[in-house]
Amino acid sequence: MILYDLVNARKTHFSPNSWRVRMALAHKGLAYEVRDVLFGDIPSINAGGDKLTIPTIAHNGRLVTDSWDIVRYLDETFPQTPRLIAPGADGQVLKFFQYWVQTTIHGGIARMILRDLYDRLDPADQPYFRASREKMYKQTLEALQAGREERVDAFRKSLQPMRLSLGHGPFVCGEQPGYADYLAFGGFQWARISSPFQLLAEDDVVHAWFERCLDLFDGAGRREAPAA
Ligand SMILES: N[C@@H](CCC(=O)N[C@@H](CS)C(=O)NCC(=O)O)C(=O)O
Repeated sequence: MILYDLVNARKTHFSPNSWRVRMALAHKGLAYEVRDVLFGDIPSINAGGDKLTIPTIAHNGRLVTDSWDIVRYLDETFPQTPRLIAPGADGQVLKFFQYWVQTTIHGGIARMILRDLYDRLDPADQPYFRASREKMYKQTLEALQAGREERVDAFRKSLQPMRLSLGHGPFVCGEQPGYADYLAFGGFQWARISSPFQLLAEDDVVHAWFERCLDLFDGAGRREAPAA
Protein backbone atom coordinates (compact mmCIF):
# COMPACT_ATOMS: atom_id res chain seq x y z
CA MET A 1 0.00 0.00 0.00
CA ILE A 2 1.29 3.44 -0.96
CA LEU A 3 0.02 6.69 0.53
CA TYR A 4 0.65 9.79 -1.56
CA ASP A 5 1.07 12.68 0.85
CA LEU A 6 1.94 16.37 0.62
CA VAL A 7 5.16 17.74 2.07
CA ASN A 8 6.36 21.26 2.76
CA ALA A 9 9.91 22.61 2.42
CA ARG A 10 11.03 20.76 5.59
CA LYS A 11 9.47 17.54 4.26
CA THR A 12 6.87 17.45 7.02
CA HIS A 13 3.40 16.14 6.17
CA PHE A 14 0.76 18.77 6.78
CA SER A 15 -2.40 17.66 4.92
CA PRO A 16 -5.36 17.46 7.36
CA ASN A 17 -7.17 14.98 5.15
CA SER A 18 -4.11 12.73 4.99
CA TRP A 19 -3.74 12.73 8.75
CA ARG A 20 -7.21 11.18 9.04
CA VAL A 21 -6.09 8.37 6.78
CA ARG A 22 -2.73 7.94 8.51
CA MET A 23 -4.55 7.54 11.84
CA ALA A 24 -7.05 5.14 10.24
CA LEU A 25 -4.21 3.01 8.84
CA ALA A 26 -2.51 2.97 12.25
CA HIS A 27 -5.81 2.08 13.99
CA LYS A 28 -6.13 -0.88 11.64
CA GLY A 29 -2.46 -1.86 12.01
CA LEU A 30 -1.93 -1.72 8.24
CA ALA A 31 1.56 -1.16 6.82
CA TYR A 32 2.15 1.36 4.05
CA GLU A 33 4.84 3.35 2.30
CA VAL A 34 4.61 7.10 1.89
CA ARG A 35 5.33 8.85 -1.41
CA ASP A 36 6.04 12.51 -0.78
CA VAL A 37 4.56 14.90 -3.31
CA LEU A 38 4.36 18.65 -3.83
CA PHE A 39 1.12 20.25 -5.05
CA GLY A 40 2.81 20.45 -8.45
CA ASP A 41 3.34 16.66 -8.53
CA ILE A 42 -0.32 15.74 -7.92
CA PRO A 43 -1.31 15.51 -11.63
CA SER A 44 1.46 12.93 -12.21
CA ILE A 45 -0.08 10.47 -9.70
CA ASN A 46 -2.76 9.66 -12.29
CA ALA A 47 -1.02 10.82 -15.47
CA GLY A 48 -3.49 11.13 -18.34
CA GLY A 49 -6.49 10.65 -16.03
CA ASP A 50 -8.53 12.87 -13.72
CA LYS A 51 -6.58 15.05 -11.29
CA LEU A 52 -6.76 13.36 -7.90
CA THR A 53 -6.49 14.92 -4.46
CA ILE A 54 -4.34 14.16 -1.44
CA PRO A 55 -4.69 11.73 0.22
CA THR A 56 -4.64 9.07 -2.48
CA ILE A 57 -3.62 5.47 -1.90
CA ALA A 58 -2.39 2.91 -4.40
CA HIS A 59 -3.25 -0.70 -3.53
CA ASN A 60 -3.39 -3.83 -5.68
CA GLY A 61 -2.97 -1.80 -8.86
CA ARG A 62 -5.81 0.53 -7.97
CA LEU A 63 -5.82 4.22 -7.01
CA VAL A 64 -8.31 5.29 -4.33
CA THR A 65 -8.71 9.01 -3.65
CA ASP A 66 -10.72 11.04 -1.11
CA SER A 67 -10.22 10.31 2.58
CA TRP A 68 -13.79 9.06 3.16
CA ASP A 69 -13.62 6.67 0.20
CA ILE A 70 -10.17 5.48 1.28
CA VAL A 71 -11.34 4.59 4.79
CA ARG A 72 -14.43 2.83 3.42
CA TYR A 73 -12.15 0.94 1.00
CA LEU A 74 -9.90 -0.10 3.92
CA ASP A 75 -12.94 -1.25 5.93
CA GLU A 76 -14.15 -3.37 3.01
CA THR A 77 -10.77 -4.69 1.89
CA PHE A 78 -9.51 -5.60 5.36
CA PRO A 79 -12.65 -6.85 7.16
CA GLN A 80 -10.50 -8.52 9.84
CA THR A 81 -9.31 -5.07 11.02
CA PRO A 82 -11.44 -2.79 13.25
CA ARG A 83 -14.13 -1.06 11.17
CA LEU A 84 -14.06 2.75 11.30
CA ILE A 85 -17.16 3.75 9.33
CA ALA A 86 -20.33 1.88 10.27
CA PRO A 87 -22.80 1.06 7.51
CA GLY A 88 -26.16 2.82 7.44
CA ALA A 89 -27.31 5.68 9.64
CA ASP A 90 -24.29 5.60 12.00
CA GLY A 91 -21.99 6.15 9.02
CA GLN A 92 -24.19 9.03 7.86
CA VAL A 93 -23.92 10.66 11.28
CA LEU A 94 -20.13 10.32 11.04
CA LYS A 95 -20.32 11.99 7.62
CA PHE A 96 -22.24 14.84 9.26
CA PHE A 97 -19.39 15.14 11.79
CA GLN A 98 -16.94 15.23 8.87
CA TYR A 99 -18.90 18.16 7.41
CA TRP A 100 -18.73 19.91 10.78
CA VAL A 101 -14.96 19.36 10.89
CA GLN A 102 -14.63 20.66 7.34
CA THR A 103 -16.65 23.82 7.95
CA THR A 104 -15.99 24.73 11.59
CA ILE A 105 -12.55 23.27 12.30
CA HIS A 106 -10.85 23.47 8.90
CA GLY A 107 -12.71 26.66 7.94
CA GLY A 108 -11.76 28.33 11.23
CA ILE A 109 -8.16 27.11 11.20
CA ALA A 110 -7.57 28.16 7.59
CA ARG A 111 -8.26 31.77 8.65
CA MET A 112 -5.60 31.50 11.38
CA ILE A 113 -2.74 29.72 9.61
CA LEU A 114 -2.77 29.80 5.80
CA ARG A 115 -0.20 32.59 5.47
CA ASP A 116 2.12 30.73 7.88
CA LEU A 117 1.56 27.50 5.93
CA TYR A 118 2.46 29.31 2.70
CA ASP A 119 5.77 30.50 4.23
CA ARG A 120 6.72 26.90 4.98
CA LEU A 121 5.88 25.43 1.56
CA ASP A 122 8.49 24.35 -0.93
CA PRO A 123 9.14 27.51 -3.04
CA ALA A 124 8.04 25.57 -6.15
CA ASP A 125 4.53 25.25 -4.65
CA GLN A 126 4.12 28.81 -3.38
CA PRO A 127 2.79 30.54 -6.55
CA TYR A 128 0.15 27.81 -7.11
CA PHE A 129 -0.88 27.76 -3.46
CA ARG A 130 -1.23 31.52 -3.23
CA ALA A 131 -3.19 31.81 -6.48
CA SER A 132 -5.55 28.89 -5.77
CA ARG A 133 -6.26 29.81 -2.12
CA GLU A 134 -6.69 33.52 -2.80
CA LYS A 135 -9.22 32.59 -5.49
CA MET A 136 -10.97 30.23 -3.06
CA TYR A 137 -11.14 32.74 -0.18
CA LYS A 138 -11.51 35.84 -2.39
CA GLN A 139 -8.79 37.69 -0.44
CA THR A 140 -5.03 37.70 -0.01
CA LEU A 141 -3.42 35.21 2.37
CA GLU A 142 -2.26 38.19 4.43
CA ALA A 143 -5.83 39.56 4.76
CA LEU A 144 -7.18 36.07 5.52
CA GLN A 145 -4.87 35.62 8.51
CA ALA A 146 -4.89 39.25 9.75
CA GLY A 147 -6.43 39.92 13.17
CA ARG A 148 -6.27 36.30 14.31
CA GLU A 149 -5.40 37.28 17.90
CA GLU A 150 -8.79 39.02 18.13
CA ARG A 151 -10.62 36.18 16.35
CA VAL A 152 -9.15 33.14 18.09
CA ASP A 153 -11.61 33.31 21.01
CA ALA A 154 -14.57 32.97 18.66
CA PHE A 155 -12.86 29.97 17.04
CA ARG A 156 -12.30 28.38 20.46
CA LYS A 157 -15.98 28.92 21.35
CA SER A 158 -17.03 27.22 18.12
CA LEU A 159 -15.47 23.99 19.44
CA GLN A 160 -18.08 23.69 22.21
CA PRO A 161 -19.69 20.54 20.70
CA MET A 162 -16.33 18.78 21.08
CA ARG A 163 -16.00 19.97 24.66
CA LEU A 164 -19.47 18.62 25.49
CA SER A 165 -18.65 15.35 23.82
CA LEU A 166 -15.35 15.06 25.71
CA GLY A 167 -17.33 15.36 28.95
CA HIS A 168 -18.32 11.72 28.36
CA GLY A 169 -14.88 10.20 27.88
CA PRO A 170 -11.29 10.82 26.87
CA PHE A 171 -12.11 10.64 23.16
CA VAL A 172 -14.92 11.93 20.96
CA CYS A 173 -15.77 8.26 20.33
CA GLY A 174 -15.76 7.44 24.06
CA GLU A 175 -13.21 5.38 25.97
CA GLN A 176 -11.31 4.49 22.79
CA PRO A 177 -10.51 6.69 19.79
CA GLY A 178 -12.39 6.23 16.54
CA TYR A 179 -12.79 7.89 13.18
CA ALA A 180 -14.52 11.00 14.59
CA ASP A 181 -11.35 11.60 16.64
CA TYR A 182 -9.16 11.17 13.58
CA LEU A 183 -11.33 13.55 11.54
CA ALA A 184 -10.96 16.30 14.14
CA PHE A 185 -7.32 15.43 14.84
CA GLY A 186 -6.38 16.04 11.19
CA GLY A 187 -7.39 19.70 11.44
CA PHE A 188 -5.39 20.41 14.60
CA GLN A 189 -2.38 18.49 13.30
CA TRP A 190 -2.53 20.60 10.12
CA ALA A 191 -2.27 23.70 12.32
CA ARG A 192 0.47 22.25 14.55
CA ILE A 193 2.69 21.44 11.59
CA SER A 194 1.99 24.58 9.58
CA SER A 195 1.99 27.42 12.11
CA PRO A 196 3.44 28.37 15.52
CA PHE A 197 0.18 30.20 16.38
CA GLN A 198 -1.41 28.93 19.62
CA LEU A 199 -4.89 27.85 18.57
CA LEU A 200 -6.04 26.18 21.78
CA ALA A 201 -5.72 27.42 25.36
CA GLU A 202 -3.59 25.13 27.53
CA ASP A 203 -6.45 24.55 29.99
CA ASP A 204 -8.97 23.56 27.29
CA VAL A 205 -10.18 19.95 27.33
CA VAL A 206 -9.81 20.01 23.54
CA HIS A 207 -6.09 20.76 24.06
CA ALA A 208 -5.80 17.77 26.44
CA TRP A 209 -7.65 15.57 23.91
CA PHE A 210 -5.29 16.67 21.11
CA GLU A 211 -2.27 15.82 23.26
CA ARG A 212 -3.79 12.35 23.87
CA CYS A 213 -4.28 11.89 20.13
CA LEU A 214 -0.67 12.89 19.47
CA ASP A 215 0.39 10.05 21.79
CA LEU A 216 -1.67 7.37 20.01
CA PHE A 217 0.09 4.61 18.06
CA ASP A 218 3.45 5.16 19.76
CA GLY A 219 3.30 8.90 19.15
CA ALA A 220 2.79 8.67 15.38
CA GLY A 221 1.38 12.22 15.26
CA ARG A 222 3.91 13.68 17.69
CA ARG A 223 6.85 12.36 15.65
CA GLU A 224 5.97 14.83 12.88
CA ALA A 225 7.82 18.02 13.82
CA PRO A 226 5.68 21.05 14.72
CA ALA A 227 6.15 24.37 12.92
CA ALA A 228 9.13 26.32 14.18
N1 LIG B 1 -12.46 15.53 0.14
C1 LIG B 1 -11.11 15.32 -0.02
C2 LIG B 1 -10.35 16.64 0.05
C3 LIG B 1 -8.95 16.43 -0.32
C4 LIG B 1 -8.22 17.72 -0.56
O1 LIG B 1 -8.81 18.78 -0.83
N2 LIG B 1 -6.90 17.62 -0.46
C5 LIG B 1 -6.05 18.77 -0.72
C6 LIG B 1 -4.83 18.71 0.15
S1 LIG B 1 -5.26 18.66 1.89
C7 LIG B 1 -5.58 18.67 -2.15
O2 LIG B 1 -5.30 17.60 -2.66
N3 LIG B 1 -5.50 19.79 -2.84
C8 LIG B 1 -5.04 19.80 -4.19
C9 LIG B 1 -4.94 21.18 -4.73
O3 LIG B 1 -5.25 22.14 -4.02
O4 LIG B 1 -4.52 21.29 -5.88
C10 LIG B 1 -10.61 14.33 1.04
O5 LIG B 1 -11.13 14.35 2.17
O6 LIG B 1 -9.73 13.54 0.76
